[in-house]
Amino acid sequence: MKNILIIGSNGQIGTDLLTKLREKYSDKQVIASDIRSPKLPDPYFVHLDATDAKAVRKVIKEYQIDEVYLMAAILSANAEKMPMKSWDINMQVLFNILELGKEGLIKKIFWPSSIAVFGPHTPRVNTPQYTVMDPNTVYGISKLAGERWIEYYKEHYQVDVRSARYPGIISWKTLPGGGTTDYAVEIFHEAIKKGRYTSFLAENTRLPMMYMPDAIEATINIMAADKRNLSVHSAYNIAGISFTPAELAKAIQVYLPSFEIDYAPDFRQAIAESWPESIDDTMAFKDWHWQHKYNLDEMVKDMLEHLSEQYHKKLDLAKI
Ligand code: AKB
Repeated sequence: MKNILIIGSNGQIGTDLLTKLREKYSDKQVIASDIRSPKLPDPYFVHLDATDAKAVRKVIKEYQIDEVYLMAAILSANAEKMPMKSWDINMQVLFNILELGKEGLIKKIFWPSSIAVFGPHTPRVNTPQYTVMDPNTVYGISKLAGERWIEYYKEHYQVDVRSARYPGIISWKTLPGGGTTDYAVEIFHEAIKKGRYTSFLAENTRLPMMYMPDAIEATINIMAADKRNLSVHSAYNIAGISFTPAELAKAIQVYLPSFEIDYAPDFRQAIAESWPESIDDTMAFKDWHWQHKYNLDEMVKDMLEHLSEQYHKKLDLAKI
């Protein structure tokens, strides 16, 4: 029997990860933690500021934690508004956990990296696992530094840290918090509430994305993989679906024909243009059999079904 701690359990990915891990194990084996309180009372929730090394150590010891999923971070768009603070937070939370791993207090760690580790000189189409990496955002720089540090802790202190480079993640339960790919979630909420959306990215900006069930599966599978098969010691490329705002709008119009979109690119456009359009994830496939399941249409239909229920709007999606 093992005990798991999720740090950042109220965030976009943390919310879905918590549900899935509690299905797989039990409620009391999966401790939720966040700096914000949960929406619903949870007897296995602890309030935790992950930048506070003492507080993190206390929770790890008190609940006899074996595995940590470190999901707390300041994302790309928000990080640009407060560079030093974001760098400090993103690096501090990682070091707090790595140090506990080094001491042998934690057996296994998941820490997500991101497509933000790539930059303007990275090949943008089918971006390889190993390539030029020159991120020009605070978030991307912190993720690339984090990748280097996890590899260092593995090599020098035998800490078992696993990581994947998440693309933009699309989900309906919890909103994302301040990323460049957030438009691909906002668009669904606005489509259902108002029937129209103004995209902060230009119509032909193609980015790698993934539907939440695939992202959760990748996360759980990489943690379950046999360590001896993991040849990438930084973070694995993982791919889902790549599309532009215009293509996503078209896919939504299949179900909501009157939906309208226009474009008003802001500072996030430059960030998006420095990132890949699509990702080569053959290493993840080879080492731990990773393969995404959802295509664009399946993702759009599922999102609209769940959100129309959430907003109590009747959409006759099946008829189309
Ligand atoms: C962001 O847009 O900052 C994130 C990411 C790609 O890591 N969704």
